[in-house]
Amino acid sequence: MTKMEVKTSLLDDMIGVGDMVLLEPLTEDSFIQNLKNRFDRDEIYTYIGSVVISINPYRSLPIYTADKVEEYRNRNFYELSPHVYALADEAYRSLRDQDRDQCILITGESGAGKTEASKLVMSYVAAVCGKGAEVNKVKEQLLQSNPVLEAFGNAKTVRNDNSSRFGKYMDIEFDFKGDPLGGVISNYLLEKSRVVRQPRGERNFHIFYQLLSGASDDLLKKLMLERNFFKYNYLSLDCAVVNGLDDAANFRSVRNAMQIVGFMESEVHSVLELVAAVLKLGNIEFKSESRVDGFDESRVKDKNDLKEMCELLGIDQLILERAFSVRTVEAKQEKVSTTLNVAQAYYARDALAKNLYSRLFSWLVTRVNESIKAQTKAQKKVMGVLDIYGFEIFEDNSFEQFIINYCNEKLQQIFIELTLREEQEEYVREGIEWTNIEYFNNAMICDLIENNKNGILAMLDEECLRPGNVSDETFLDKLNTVCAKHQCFESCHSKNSKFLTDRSLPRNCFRIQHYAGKVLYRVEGFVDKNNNLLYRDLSQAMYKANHSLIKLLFPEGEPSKVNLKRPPTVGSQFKASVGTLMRNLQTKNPNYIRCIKPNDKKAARLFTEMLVCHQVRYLGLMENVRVRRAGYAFRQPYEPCLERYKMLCKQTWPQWRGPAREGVEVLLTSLQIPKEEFSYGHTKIFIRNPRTLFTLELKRKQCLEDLATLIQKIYRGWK
Ligand code: AOV
Ligand code: MG
Repeated sequence: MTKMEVKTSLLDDMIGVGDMVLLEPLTEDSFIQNLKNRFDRDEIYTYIGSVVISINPYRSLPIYTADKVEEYRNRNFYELSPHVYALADEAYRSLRDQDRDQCILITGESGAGKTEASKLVMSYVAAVCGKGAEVNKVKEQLLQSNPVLEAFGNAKTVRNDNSSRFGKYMDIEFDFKGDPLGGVISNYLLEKSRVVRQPRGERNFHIFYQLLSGASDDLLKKLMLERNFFKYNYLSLDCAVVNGLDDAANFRSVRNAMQIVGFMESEVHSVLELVAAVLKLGNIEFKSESRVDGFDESRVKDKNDLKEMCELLGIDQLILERAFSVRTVEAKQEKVSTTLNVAQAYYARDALAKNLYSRLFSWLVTRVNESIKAQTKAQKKVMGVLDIYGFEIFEDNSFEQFIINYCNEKLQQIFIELTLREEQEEYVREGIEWTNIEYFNNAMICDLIENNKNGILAMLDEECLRPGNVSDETFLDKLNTVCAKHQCFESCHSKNSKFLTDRSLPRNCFRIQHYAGKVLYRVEGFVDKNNNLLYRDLSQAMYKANHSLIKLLFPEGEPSKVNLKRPPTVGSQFKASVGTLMRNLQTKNPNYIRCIKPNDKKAARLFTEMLVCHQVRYLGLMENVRVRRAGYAFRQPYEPCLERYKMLCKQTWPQWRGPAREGVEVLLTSLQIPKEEFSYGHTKIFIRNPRTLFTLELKRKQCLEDLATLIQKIYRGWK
């Protein structure tokens, strides 16, 4: 590569600046303008040092071809124009050659392109790592796990036609050569309320529509389904068909993917039976009937759907029917039966549907993991890819959004910790002169949510576990007293807060100032969703079913397991798993992809500056550039630095005898690179400008080429 080419890849005026660190002058306006200039020319990737900013183009660009993969393969990060492939390549090589476990952290709001980015990283790594029949099978299975989980865990929302409704973290495991061995997927809390109800303009999970559109007549008959969305209460009707989504074709891809991942035909059928059963369940309706003792009891109205559901799952119809009328509470050796009224019966039905589906989803993840797990106990190198549901603000935000946004808050925290705080701390540690840069730290918002004593999740648990009259309102009352002073919290009772100025809060709501914006949460359903209780009669009915899969999903229904201990709440489980995830991520070398959504219309070629500006602000991208710029773009311990460039100086080549630090000093002085470009830390050399690194790399490359030519000449001479 020549100097000219370096210029085109990162500095060319026509397509703006490839690395924001080089932007002159650096202001928020110039930052946004640079993104826009590049976006307008289909350059959707831009760097801030090693962080990749990715703007969703909302159309397919010809930048993911096999040729592109070849282009980026084994090249240095700054040699070519910015691309998510460069990040993937860097991470993979660092894992393979330097034995450093990696994680790819992809963040951004709903619809910004996280899931697509995660798939691009995976497919790039699959393309460049080892070959061979066995390795190819592993790769194929890892890649095909995506469409399977997306079919069951993604849905159309108003923000995104393929919105992830679960969080996913996948460890891809490699052997010492860098060949893939397998993987492990962890899933985080599926938004299961979607199974029974969808907001306007949104759909249920893809699989329902895929099944009804794509199944053969014969299969539908076996599942006792009709090819008509309108027949099913659980399917939203205003947007059953989505432009650009071919449900029937996707159904075929999903079945194919399931086969590749290793599902047996009988397993696929069992899964589809459960999906069909959920649809049937939604159609069961109830009426009220007066009993002789004067109480009203709920009865199933038209028994046909109930009958078919029971047939599908091998359930004794009478047992299930009774479970919709009567509830047994077991307490201290005693069994007490109470009747259910119609509302309670509907509640029980929906609770069953949600549990059935979300447990099916977890089972799918477990089953995929069985297939893709590495077949060896040998030591592995790991690349983790995190793709969660993005930050969401809807008109109506409930417990699900609260959980999703909490998860995003934690990820932002990790970003701050690792790129802003640690970066600055490293300068201090290395004894390099430094003036601190102010940045917004969201630790206090995380604390508001997760503090063990008085965080919102702890308050919610306390309400859920408290005997007596508990409701969403009593929960809100509690928040109002406990969190009233927190500056990121506001409810209609609180009069505090420096952030929140709008006092017109509706009743039964509280508002949080998240890092990404204010969100108003309605408390209705918080207590119930956190409890996630399923009447015992229902879990027992499921456990007794003559259906291998459904039995597995309701182990607590086994009669001998009268478990009086309450299962942990949804919130506390989520908090624990997010905590584990964060600790895991911190042990790995992080690589960041910060996704930005260019407009709210899912439209191509539209760049709404206001919207982008908001994201640039809350993602802390300006601070990110400032920290990078005030500091040094690159740093490296002395030994590897000397090793890489020692050929460029007579005194250090072929061997430098003495401390590596002095060797590096001799080397840089002999190359006549300006002094202000470097700082010598206690253990590392710090390089201010990426261009200096280019110069070094170019010289090294030239040197290697000269050497190769020389060897060839000598070789020819011999011949
Ligand atoms: P998300 O994962 O960030 O949202 P996705 O990755 O699902 O967002 O992207 C949303 C849609 O944008 C995709 O379905 C594509 O149509 C389009 N898109 C994204 N990235 C690209 C790209 N690089 N090239 C072409 N089209 C793209 V959410 O899961 O909702 O938080 O919960
Ligand atoms: Mg997604």
